[in-house]
Amino acid sequence: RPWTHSDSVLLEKQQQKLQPPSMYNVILNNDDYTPMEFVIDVLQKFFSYDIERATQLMLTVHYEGKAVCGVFSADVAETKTVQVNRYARENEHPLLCTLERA
Ligand code: NFA
Repeated sequence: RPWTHSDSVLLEKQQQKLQPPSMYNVILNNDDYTPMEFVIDVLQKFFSYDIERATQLMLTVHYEGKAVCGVFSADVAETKTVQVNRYARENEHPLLCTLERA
């Protein structure tokens, strides 16, 4: 059978399905008010860092202004961002978690 336009549309769809999901950096941003201990707590609670790595990463955010806390698929990255910002607001801290395409 001759090759048709409809065949190439189907082939394109198949190839799209095989693409890996786009990944997102989840970023913690520095501020002047959130306690260091709270940021360490967040990194342990939502990103599973041990206390030593959580402390190092918190200090990177503190001194550099921001840092990537993890790289996740879109849905996981979005969920973590919402959960961290909700947890910070519940505890009345201005800590801000943001997303960017990796
Ligand atoms: N800069 C904050 C302070 O000095 C600590 C902090 C670190 C806040 C990382 C937000 C992110 N208390």
